[in-house]
Amino acid sequence: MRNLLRDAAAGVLAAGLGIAVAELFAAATRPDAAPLIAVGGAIIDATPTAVKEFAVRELGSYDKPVLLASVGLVLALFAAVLGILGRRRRFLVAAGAVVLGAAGATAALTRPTASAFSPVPALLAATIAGATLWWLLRAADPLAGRVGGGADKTGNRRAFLRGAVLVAGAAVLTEAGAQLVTRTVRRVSTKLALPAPASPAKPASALAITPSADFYRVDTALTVPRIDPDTWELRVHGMVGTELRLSLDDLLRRPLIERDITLNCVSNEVGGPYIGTARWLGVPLAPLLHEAGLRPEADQIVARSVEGMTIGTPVATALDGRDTMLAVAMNGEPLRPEHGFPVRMLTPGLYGYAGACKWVTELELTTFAEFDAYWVKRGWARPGTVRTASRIDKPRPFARPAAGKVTVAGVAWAQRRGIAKVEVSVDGGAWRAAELLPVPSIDTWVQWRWTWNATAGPHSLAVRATDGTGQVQTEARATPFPSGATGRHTITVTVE
Ligand SMILES: Nc1nc2c(c(=O)[nH]1)N[C@H]1C(S)=C(S)[C@@H](COP(=O)(O)O)O[C@H]1N2
Ligand SMILES: [Mo]
Repeated sequence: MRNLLRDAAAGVLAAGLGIAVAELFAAATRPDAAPLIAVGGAIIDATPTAVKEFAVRELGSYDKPVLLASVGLVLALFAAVLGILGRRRRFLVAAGAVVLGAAGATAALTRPTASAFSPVPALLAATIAGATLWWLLRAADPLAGRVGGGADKTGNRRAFLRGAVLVAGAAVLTEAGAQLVTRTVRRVSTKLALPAPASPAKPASALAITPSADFYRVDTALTVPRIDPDTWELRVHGMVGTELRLSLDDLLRRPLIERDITLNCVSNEVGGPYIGTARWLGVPLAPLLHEAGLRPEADQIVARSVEGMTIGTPVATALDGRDTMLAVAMNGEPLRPEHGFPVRMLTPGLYGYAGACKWVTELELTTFAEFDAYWVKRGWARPGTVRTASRIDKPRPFARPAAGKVTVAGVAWAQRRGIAKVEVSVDGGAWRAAELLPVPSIDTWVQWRWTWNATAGPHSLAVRATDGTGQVQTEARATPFPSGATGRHTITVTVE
């Protein structure tokens, strides 16, 4: 039993050192080629939509750490078994290392941003882990106890312990080095001199702006891309007369628009948190497309990002007069790295997966018949038009307000159509119109409030919105997949 634990520990330590070395190497060269990140990314891309839905719903922003920890755990188990089996059959150590190296290298090569270099960190990890395990098992071997000096059992235990401490120490130091390199060498400046907008946002209304620090984040990126704004370039190509290549300076020299726009995720459940409103500054897309001489056959803009995401947006939504833009700032500061620094797309009226590519570097003009973007390949609807919806934020579900006047409040949204009416119903009774606070445009959410004369006891509160075209938000429940959740947000409270 003690030997089994020792051999398992040898496997885990060896794998840990291999991974740490690969991480240091990747941090100094290409962070997305680190084996755990590459395998995690490959898993995200291969995960069935239903599972991804579940992960986003149940784990929220913990989905990525949980995924990486799971990959690490599977690797540790594999390495432990390899340590146990490899003690008697040393060739299994080499075989296991080859399998792990091949798996990591394949995952890295199948990433959309792969280069010939991508397999290197995984192969390095496998080689080092294999050699280390071999060495540790040999140190523990009573017949070959040369490392510790004595051939007796105690001597070998001591030799093994010494080796194990050495490997663990090296792994910890290397991993610390990798973290240090990530935090220092790879840090790029997100400072930008933001020009004043040629077309400023309407003066501040009562609109609730979401602070950038609280703005929801949804993406498939396991490491937030760090882009050097000085070398960033946008290519506009495909079905155009002249291909454009623009630096960040080129973009910032163009007339900028500043707009308050609500962005939300198709994966948001009824009443869910994946929605926010920010003041965006950016370059309107339409003039750029005309300058490139877009051809009339082109009906889709495929935005590509540095980490290989593709987001397909109808050309029509860039040309129909709405404020579709390449955003460079959010709430008065350059985009934060997690929200797409230095440049992201923004299309009012479309869910994020259909119009809001972060870390964008390429706009390809093509057709919907020609190409399916990332989420469309996975069954999500085109074109990704935002559904009319409303949410109760106050009181909180299961709150216990005092009887008397209780303020019921929340937000409602139907970007591009606007909100005409919001109504509240208590215990399934008559719908009562809520007060709507003023908004600058039809592209933002609307705050609403209603004063309730609450009587003691348990009550349910439901909300429904009517959009600017007169359509009442549907009561029918639908899951976020494939085209956005529907149904009424209903909460229960107990008035005391
Ligand atoms: N490059 C890239 N852009 C992306 C995504 C992504 O995974 N990668 N996710 C999209 C989705 S699904 C949404 S809802 C929005 C979220 O933007 P935010 O994280 O800034 O709120 O970004 C969109 N843009
Ligand atoms: Mo999304």
